[in-house]
Amino acid sequence: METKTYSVPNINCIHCVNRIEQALLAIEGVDFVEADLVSLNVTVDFESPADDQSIRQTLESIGYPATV
Ligand SMILES: [Cu+2]
Repeated sequence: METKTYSVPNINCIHCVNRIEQALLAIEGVDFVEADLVSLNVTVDFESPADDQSIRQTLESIGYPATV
């Protein structure tokens, strides 16, 4: 299990938080997602077959690209 935190500046309301959490939890291997409306950070616990690339691609595909 790996944990990564992504900086996602496009988060601006609870709707964004829910959208991000649902999209990332739909990736096989993602076990926990927490998107924070204040820090604009998204923390993800994941294991194979999920990886950093699939998480970043999913964030980008729903309009919330990670800058870090
Ligand atoms: Cu929003």
